Amino acid sequence: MGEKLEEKPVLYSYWRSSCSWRVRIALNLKEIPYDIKAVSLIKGGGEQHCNEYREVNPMEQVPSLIIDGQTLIESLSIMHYLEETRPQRSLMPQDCYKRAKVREICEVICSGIQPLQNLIVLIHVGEEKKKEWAQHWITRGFRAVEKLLSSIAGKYCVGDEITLADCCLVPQVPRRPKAFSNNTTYRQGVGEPSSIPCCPSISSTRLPS
Ligand SMILES: N[C@@H](CCC(=O)N[C@@H](CS)C(=O)NCC(=O)O)C(=O)O
Repeated sequence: MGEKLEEKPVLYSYWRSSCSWRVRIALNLKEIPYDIKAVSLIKGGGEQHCNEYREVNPMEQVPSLIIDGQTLIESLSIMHYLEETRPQRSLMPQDCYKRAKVREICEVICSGIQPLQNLIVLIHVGEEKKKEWAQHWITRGFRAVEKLLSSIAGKYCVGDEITLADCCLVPQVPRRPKAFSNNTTYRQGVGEPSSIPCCPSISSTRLPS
């Protein structure tokens, strides 16, 4: 891995992006040094839509990661690549059942919550309806997450080891409806950035305004 690590990975990221935050957590946990290229999702209608960035990420979203001379998109796929190529501090359990549970929680968050409250979707839904729309889908998703966590969480989402499920849950928690802030699992700190060592803060890549 030595020669691969010589070139520092570059993460295209926006400070408020929960998907970028997932990858930043995984990179930090695995102690992989990286540089950030900020892509403002707001400035000038969104830098993610400019021609130059579309070449990097045809979905016009962050994150994207340049690593090992390749460009990777999609946060889950990126994190699995990191897991497979940099196995230090594994973020997947050995046990097959627990692995399935990690994937389940990741999927619920990454497919069942985040895309439905993503900027481009809310713009499409329209100013008038967007708040109600987002609340509806976030509530539905968190109800499922809560149920899953109640049977498998320990110190972290799945048992007592940090996994990719935590990398996905922590960035989603700030968007959690109030009704979900007081259950036992969350009260024990699961999903809180402070529960994860070296967890970057949401604002740690904030651009000077
Ligand atoms: N499935 C993608 C989703 C990426 C995504 O939705 N990124 C958001 C920020 S969290 C984004 O770039 N939104 C820009 C837009 O909607 O225009 C992933 O997991 O990487």
